[in-house]
Formats: sequence, C-alpha cells, structure tokens
Amino acid sequence: MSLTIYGIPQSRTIRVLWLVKELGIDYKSVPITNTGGSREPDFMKINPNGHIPAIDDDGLIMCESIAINLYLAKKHGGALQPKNLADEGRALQWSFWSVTEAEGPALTLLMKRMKAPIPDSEVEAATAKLGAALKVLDGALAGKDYLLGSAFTIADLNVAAVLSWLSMAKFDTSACPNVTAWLGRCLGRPALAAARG
Ligand SMILES: N[C@@H](CCC(=O)N[C@@H](CS)C(=O)NCC(=O)O)C(=O)O
Repeated sequence: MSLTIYGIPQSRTIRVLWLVKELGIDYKSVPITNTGGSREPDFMKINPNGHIPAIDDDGLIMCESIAINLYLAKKHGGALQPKNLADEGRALQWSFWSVTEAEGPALTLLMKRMKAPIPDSEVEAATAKLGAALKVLDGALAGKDYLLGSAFTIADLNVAAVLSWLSMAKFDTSACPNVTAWLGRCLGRPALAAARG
C-alpha cells in the first residue's frame, strides 16, 4: 500500500497533510511548489490543472484537496468518517460549502493582506459574503462542539482547513462566537501542528 502526496504545507496541500496525520497513515511526500513547480511538465502529467495538492494512492491519481480528503477519510475509516449515510451527506454538504461559499472571499481577503492590488469594492464584497457565510456556519454550530455533533470528523477538518486562512487574513470572527470557538478547537489539534512541520 503506498500513498504519495504532492505539494508543500504552505499551500492547500496542508488540508491533506492534516488529514493523513489525523489518520496516522504512512505516506511519501513530494514537495512540489506552488511557485512554478506545479507547472513543470512532469507534474502536469500528474495534475494537468497545474495545481497542488495531488495524490497517487496505489495508482489512483487524484487532485482537488477536499475531494482527496473525502476519499481518504472514507477509505481509512476510523473516527473521522461519518457513521451513517445521513452524516456522510452532511459531511459532503459542509465540504462543498467550504469551497463554494467561503473559500473565494477568504482568498480575496488573504490576498489583500498579502498586498495584492485588489480594489476596495472587491474587498467589501468579499467581507460581506464571508460574513454572511460564517453566520450560517455559526447557526449550524449552535449547541454543538462539531458539525456532525460531539465528535471531530472530516466535515470539521475540511471546513476548518479552508477557514484557517481567516486568521492570516485578519478577519474578525467575533460576530460568530460558535465559529470562533469551534475553529479554535479544530485548528488547535496536534495533527495540524504536525502537518505544518
Ligand atoms: N481547488 C484546488 C485548488 C488548488 C490550487 O489552486 N492550488 C494552488 C496552491 S494553494 C496552486 O497549485 N497554485 C499554483 C498554480 O496554480 O500554478 C484544490 O483545492 O486542490
């Protein structure tokens, strides 16, 4: 059994590295960078989109960080995989939510913090969109420690990994106290620290 993960922790590859540390599975790391490495011809054969992360799992080549994580969590099971079909549906819902509702505006705000020339109108729109999305998440977390109930699952890992950009973007989450507390619980996990290296 062999799993190769292409990418570096300072990129969306951290999402997959966090998961494999949670799962405690062996893997080989190929540190393809997002500053040119992912566009090299050899890597373009692995992921023709030219992005990291990608994996090769015993010959199954996959890209898309969140899809990779849903696959690996289901394959390896354990505490992170939802226990029934309804919870699996919710994990899919929140995973898709993270990249359709939250990732875009979070990335805009992160890039702005990194001095990208983003117009104020786009920053305002991203701030409003992200704020509205986080209100939805805040409601879903009311009275619960984690998205599917009392245990940390792949749903939490995928969403928190996307929202880990919020602190780097200096986005104030105080209007969403459930999100703030939950994000602290998720991002404080030792497996994430280990993945960051
Ligand atoms: N939707 C993809 C996005 C992957 C992506 O855009 N990765 C960035 C790094 S975080 C990248 O490879 N950038 C380099 C490039 O596009 O050349 C995923 O979640 O895996």
